[in-house]
Amino acid sequence: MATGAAGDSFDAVIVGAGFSGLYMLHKLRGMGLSARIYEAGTGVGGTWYWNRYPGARVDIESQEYSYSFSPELDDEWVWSERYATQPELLRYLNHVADRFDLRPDIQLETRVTTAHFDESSNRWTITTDRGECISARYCVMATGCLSVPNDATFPGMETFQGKSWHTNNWPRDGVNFKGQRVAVIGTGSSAIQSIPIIAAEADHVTVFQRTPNFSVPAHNGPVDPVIAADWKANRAQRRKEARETGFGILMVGNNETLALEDSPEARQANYQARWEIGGFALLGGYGDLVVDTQANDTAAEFVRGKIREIVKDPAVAEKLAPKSFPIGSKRLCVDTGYYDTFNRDNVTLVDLREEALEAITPTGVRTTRGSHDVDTIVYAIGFDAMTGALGKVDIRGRGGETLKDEWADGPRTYLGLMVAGFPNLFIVTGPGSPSVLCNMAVAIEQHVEWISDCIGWMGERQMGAIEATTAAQDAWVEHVNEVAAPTIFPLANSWYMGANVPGKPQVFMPYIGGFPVYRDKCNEVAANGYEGFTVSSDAR
Ligand code: N01
Repeated sequence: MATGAAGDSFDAVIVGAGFSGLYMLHKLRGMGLSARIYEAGTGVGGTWYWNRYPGARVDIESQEYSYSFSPELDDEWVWSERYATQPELLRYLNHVADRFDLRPDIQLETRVTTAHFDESSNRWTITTDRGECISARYCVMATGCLSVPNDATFPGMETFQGKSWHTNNWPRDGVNFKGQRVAVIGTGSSAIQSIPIIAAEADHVTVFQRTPNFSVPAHNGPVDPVIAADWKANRAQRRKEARETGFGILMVGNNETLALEDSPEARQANYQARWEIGGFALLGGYGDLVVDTQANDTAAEFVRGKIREIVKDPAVAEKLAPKSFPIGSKRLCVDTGYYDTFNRDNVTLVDLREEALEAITPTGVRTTRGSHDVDTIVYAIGFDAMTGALGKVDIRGRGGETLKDEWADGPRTYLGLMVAGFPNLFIVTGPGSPSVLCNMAVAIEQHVEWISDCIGWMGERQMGAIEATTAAQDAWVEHVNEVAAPTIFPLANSWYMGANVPGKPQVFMPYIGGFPVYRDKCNEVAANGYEGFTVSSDAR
């Protein structure tokens, strides 16, 4: 592992050693530039380093949720499960770090605390929690979309005498739930993946649900040998096909037919076939599910029907069946045995819409209807998504303006890549880009390649600074909002909207126009000499 010295100077500093940061480092070094990653964790892996809760695994098939930039890497890595587990993903990212000899330029256990732009030199001054001060021409925030825990608090949290854990900051040695009475607060993807496993081990699990979520079966298992062989033979083609889909995911299997044009029987058969495939295939069922609430309700009702079929107690099934938002407007969860877990004798569902959570007490959780005594509390309450990690660093651009102030009413970017007033600062999968609405591996590679091309272009011309214009940024933000407005996405209190974090401005953050449209726009901007950006020569 690298260790920095005060006064280090690089072409680029990269913040974060997850999927984005590792590839960014590889690309920049390949261009002959000096670059260093600063990473808070004790190892590489980002999301897959921190999220070690029981059952953590990816919700996109493994062969698609991986880097495509190196055919050799693709050929030598063999995924064992259809949806890779967190340990396997972490092994993969460690393998990438070793294979491309990235570690000498990665400094672990170091949190970047400030990044200030110096207009006189067109460089960023970056400081860390180790007291280092580093200078870099470019600063690349590869800090992830879901990396900062939602720090919502509950009255009395600090008085609890048992153990408590956040799913997104799980102990490295795991947690032994044997003999424990466990409370799980939250019913998002993290909870839905972990609850079946915790319930199989603990004495009793009480699930505190504020909003029920739609979940579909993963049907996980070993990678299908037919799919593995097909990908081995046609990998480049399959990757290309995936990049031509709206979500950058081939397995969704988009059907452009409109839901209401099919008969109810044909719709049921279509949804059933997709339920049997599992994962996000259900959302590809019809072309209008994300734009027509009536069409959407046919898919939502199908899943509610499944919940009623699986869960034996009709009252519990009704509590688990989401009715307050369209399916897909919150990230669809992909589970293994989630609904069936509520048929176990040792699992209780508490509906926080019927009995509000009043406080955490020394012995458990108190709601308006009574107390639930537990030994352990698992907080599965999600993330300060998309902007959280950027807000944790004191980022100051031109004139000392802070990014926090610039974004006080919600994030504003040009293409989700750069921010007006913050020259030479790049964000990988920032708000305003497809990011979390896309296969993250696809979105990350496209961003890293666009950023490195841009840096290369600047270098060839010996330019000192590139910066989004306010006009281009305003037009892009307007476009992002225009595209989102007629869809189902603004209809949910989701983390896409910032609605899960108390006090966060509610703005739909990702770009829903589809990956191919977005990529073409980015390519066009570059081909037109970085249209919408101002480029200046070095001020020194
Ligand atoms: O977080 P979430 P997550 N009182 O925000 C509840 C990715 N991911 O960590 O819906 C009571 O979805 C909150 O309730 P509500 C994936 O993109 C992927 O589970 O706000 N409850 C909700 O039920 C995912 O979407 C995988 O009413 C409170 C839950 O906590 C994203 O990460 C696995 C509360 C939070 O759910 C986030 O998932 C895991 C409060 N004060 C994560 N505050 C894969 O499968 C919040 N809640 C790859």
